[in-house]
Amino acid sequence: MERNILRRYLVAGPQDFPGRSLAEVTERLRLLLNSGITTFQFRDKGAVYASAAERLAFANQIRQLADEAQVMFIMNDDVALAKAVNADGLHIGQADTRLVEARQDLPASMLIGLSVRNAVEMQAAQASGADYLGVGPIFPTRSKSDAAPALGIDGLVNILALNELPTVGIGGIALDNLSLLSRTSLDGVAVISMLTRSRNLDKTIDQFKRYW
Ligand code: TZP
Ligand code: MG
Repeated sequence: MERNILRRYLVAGPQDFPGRSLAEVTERLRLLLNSGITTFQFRDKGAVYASAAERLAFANQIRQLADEAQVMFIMNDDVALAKAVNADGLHIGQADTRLVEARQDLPASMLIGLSVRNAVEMQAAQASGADYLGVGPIFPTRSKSDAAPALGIDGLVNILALNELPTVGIGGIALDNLSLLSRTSLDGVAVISMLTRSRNLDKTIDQFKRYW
């Protein structure tokens, strides 16, 4: 895959906009998708939908918005939903649907991203068949309640030495560490709160583009 497309990677779903209706989340995501990001991962920790049909309709709508914004669309975890909305890729965690099974189930063109939390997982990921990796959390995060311990910048650099695959870093990435991370071998950085909680999106994106 083209590594550059991972540069500015937004991860988000309804849970990242607490207190907002689905219609409000759609509008916010429309703005974010058109802000200058290069990849979007729809990470849906759900429970906000009245039915499976409503969830599918919402996912389809966001997929469409990503298309219009010419942003790569990755579905978190859900193989069936990734297929249903014709996502560009699927992102799975170590505990999720096994990669080999997902690969068999998905069209050949669909990318698979895999989360990696430590050196052992990084080593194993090299021959896993994943197209790209997400490594983290790098710094402490408030956006994932069951996140593994933060690697820190030294931990990240050590792990990246074992890696040859396209890779994004994730976890606690904020305006004040973009520059530091730009000096690692990461291909991109994945953020939730830096963008979903930004109070000045134009300014945040300007800074983001400055380093990534
Ligand atoms: N996986 C590892 S850390 C994380 C995920 C989904 C959350 C990242 O959120 P934030 O707000 O960018 O720290
Ligand atoms: Mg998962």
